[in-house]
Amino acid sequence: MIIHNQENHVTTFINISEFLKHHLQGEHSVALNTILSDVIEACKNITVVIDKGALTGNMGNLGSENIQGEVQKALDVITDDIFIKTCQQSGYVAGMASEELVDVIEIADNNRKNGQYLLLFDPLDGSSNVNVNISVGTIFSILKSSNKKPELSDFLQAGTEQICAGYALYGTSTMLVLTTGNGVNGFTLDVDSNEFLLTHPDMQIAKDTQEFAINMSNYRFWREPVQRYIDECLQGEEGDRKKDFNMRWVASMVAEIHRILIRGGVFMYPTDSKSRSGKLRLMYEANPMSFIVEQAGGASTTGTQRILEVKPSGIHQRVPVMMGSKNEIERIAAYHQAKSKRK
Ligand code: P6P
Repeated sequence: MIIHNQENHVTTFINISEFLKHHLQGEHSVALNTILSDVIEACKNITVVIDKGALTGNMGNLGSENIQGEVQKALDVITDDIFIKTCQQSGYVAGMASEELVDVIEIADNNRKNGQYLLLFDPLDGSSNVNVNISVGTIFSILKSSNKKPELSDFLQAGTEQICAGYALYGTSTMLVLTTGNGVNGFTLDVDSNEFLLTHPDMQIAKDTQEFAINMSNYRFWREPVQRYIDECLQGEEGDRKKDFNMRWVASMVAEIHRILIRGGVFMYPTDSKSRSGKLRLMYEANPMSFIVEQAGGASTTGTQRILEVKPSGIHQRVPVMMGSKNEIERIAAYHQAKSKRK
């Protein structure tokens, strides 16, 4: 328990480990408590590295490419190392998968004596924003493996199988937001105590919104249902929607989804004629964020299917992503359905 006293206004906050002791119930509670304490430690360590910014000389590119064919930043590799080293010794994590590594990571026998959980993560989402000082984040997802010595096939589970998902947002403050299937809760890192404190209990996404997030430069590549939805938003009060819309695009999914959790909105990275299956990765971006969004009362679709029900075919598989305020996402899905009927 931490007490903040400002101008004689005393607020008491519960820290994340106290919260998890009461919040985690059921068969996975001991394992999750242990795994999450390592994830929390990793995010605290990443915060330290991010906060130093250019002082550490880690702002540049490595000249290498990751499995995604994206130029790797020094911080991509540094944060990936932090996450792996911090989270591989709990005895519960039997395997890991990272955006930065081609293959799944096997965990040594003596490090998985307690159980077999799988930890999938994007260690630094939006890393191209780091050298321009815009918010970035870490996204993680936890699955149960049926195999003590997990292989790739053990990771390829639909998003509905996740037992935990969360993100760290390295923004104007560092926050950790997570769900274990019983609502969504947000914690702010108190730099004085180096503790994550519960500041956003039971986060809920507004069912309606007047704010959309999409990279408009791809407009000519989108399919008709997406162009129709965005056109109507841009027509504002004079158009069918009879209300004006606002647009945001941070180019950092964690920052966009966090904003949507706070004030509603839709986030869209649809398929386009450039990248047929979309840009965002299913296993460690779309699935964890969809779990969080749905647990907060929102919705998440590929346009034609609930993202959490997509059957994975590869650990780095990409999917089209549209998630956020439920009523808007249902409208977008209806436009896709209407288009498929007209074929
Ligand atoms: P674009 C970051 O690289 C990311 O994976 C997401 O975090 C973000 O929403 C998207 O890509 C940004 O893509 O094409 O606008 O650079």
